[in-house]
Amino acid sequence: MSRRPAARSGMALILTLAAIVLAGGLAVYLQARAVSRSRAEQAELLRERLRLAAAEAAREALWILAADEDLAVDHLGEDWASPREAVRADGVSTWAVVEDAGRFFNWNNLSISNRSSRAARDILLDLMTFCGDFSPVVRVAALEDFVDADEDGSYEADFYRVGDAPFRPPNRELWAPAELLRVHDFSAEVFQSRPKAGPDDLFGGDLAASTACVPMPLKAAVPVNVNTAGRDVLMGVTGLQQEAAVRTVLALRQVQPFESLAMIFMANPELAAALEGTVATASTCFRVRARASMEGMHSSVMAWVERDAKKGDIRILQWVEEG
Ligand SMILES: [Ca+2]
Ligand SMILES: [Ca+2]
Repeated sequence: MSRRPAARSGMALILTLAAIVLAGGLAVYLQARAVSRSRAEQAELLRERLRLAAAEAAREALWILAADEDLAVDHLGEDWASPREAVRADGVSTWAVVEDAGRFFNWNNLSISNRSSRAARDILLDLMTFCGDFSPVVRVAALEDFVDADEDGSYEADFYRVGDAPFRPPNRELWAPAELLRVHDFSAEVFQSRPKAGPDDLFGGDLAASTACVPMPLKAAVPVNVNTAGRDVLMGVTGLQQEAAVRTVLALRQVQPFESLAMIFMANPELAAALEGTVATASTCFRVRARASMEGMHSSVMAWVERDAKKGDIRILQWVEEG
């Protein structure tokens, strides 16, 4: 309700106009501030929505993994192994993929001394050589000392006590691949993929794509899954002389996944003997990666889980979100 003034002098009118202009300016200023604040709020809301959508996509992928009916065999033809893409009703796009740990060589396998026919050290030496690293001996020895519990070795605490940033190696399993860069003689260069010279290039393996840090304390090495591991990993596991055998494994599993190591034994007894203790036909650790995006923003999540070998229950080992 406005009150009409009884009389208004010219001066009063000018003052009023000035006040209106001022007030108008203030209103525009306040409005502009409110808009920018609500834009920031909207961005914040979208960020939160994407964070939840990525987590939801990861959770859905894990549901499918938990629903796997055959826990004795894990192969790439199973439901959980297919990447999933979706556009939700609210316009958010999601993507998720589950990969089993057995697809990779686990760096942390070097933390335990195993009794299998091929030591983790030897597998890694061959894998690194196969990936074009022709002097991996020092790196592998340094990593072994870095992650093994004991203090006996050339690259233990004393080795890192010198220099500008002395530190103590953890003597435990690594929690993330970034920790590898603290190991003597490791650098980002080690993980750069090299262009393959051709399909028969024996040393054109991709180390970054062939390895993973499974973040859990180990009692035994995480085995490589003969049904899911790629050629590079299988070459490392079998040794560089076994190229023909690796080809056979890859060809056989195309026809039918290996249900037991006995099947490999029938196909190639020598190879089966060499693989004993280092390979499996199923996996118990898995990595899920999920991503949600909308309007140029995205949010992602990476998680490691352990699946109970008998019941299929899933336990989260590590959950890492990125905005
Ligand atoms: Ca399965
Ligand atoms: Ca050690």
